[in-house]
Amino acid sequence: MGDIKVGIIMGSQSDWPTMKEAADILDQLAIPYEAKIVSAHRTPDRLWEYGKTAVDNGLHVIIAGAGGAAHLPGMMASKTRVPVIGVPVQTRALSGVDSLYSILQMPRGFPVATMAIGAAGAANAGLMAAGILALQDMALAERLDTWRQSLSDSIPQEPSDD
Ligand code: RP5
Repeated sequence: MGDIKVGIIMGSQSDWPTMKEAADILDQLAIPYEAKIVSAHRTPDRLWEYGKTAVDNGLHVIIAGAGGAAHLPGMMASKTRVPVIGVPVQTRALSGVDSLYSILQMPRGFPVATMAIGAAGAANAGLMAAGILALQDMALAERLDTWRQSLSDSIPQEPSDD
């Protein structure tokens, strides 16, 4: 697996438009990652294998997104000590509140760092992963600081009608 320290996993192809927001952030910050479909319900053996090998494969952070009965992030956190950042994917039936509660309410001992519902949460998951990796990577820390500064700089002082 080489230099890949971030794994982005998601329960379904249908989660990719959301999870791509995390990938886009990692691309902007030149952080290599892998993206895989790993479903807690449809491919449980794949989930188990991914969790079992995560440390040996050199992963430092796993970003896990799922919708509805979103067990993927929690199950992954139960299988590996690699920190798991959970992204609740927005659903049609319950607007992602189902995903949020499924990911957030972990029992003591097996934490998932839960982000906001949907695209903003996925982007923030990428930034959270970057912040964790930047603790031990000064070049990345500088790229992240620059990214944050340019976001701040892009915010106008006053509102406009356009
Ligand atoms: C979950 O079920 C996935 O994470 C996805 O958000 C949701 C719906 O999946 P599809 O029916 O679109 O494949 O497992």
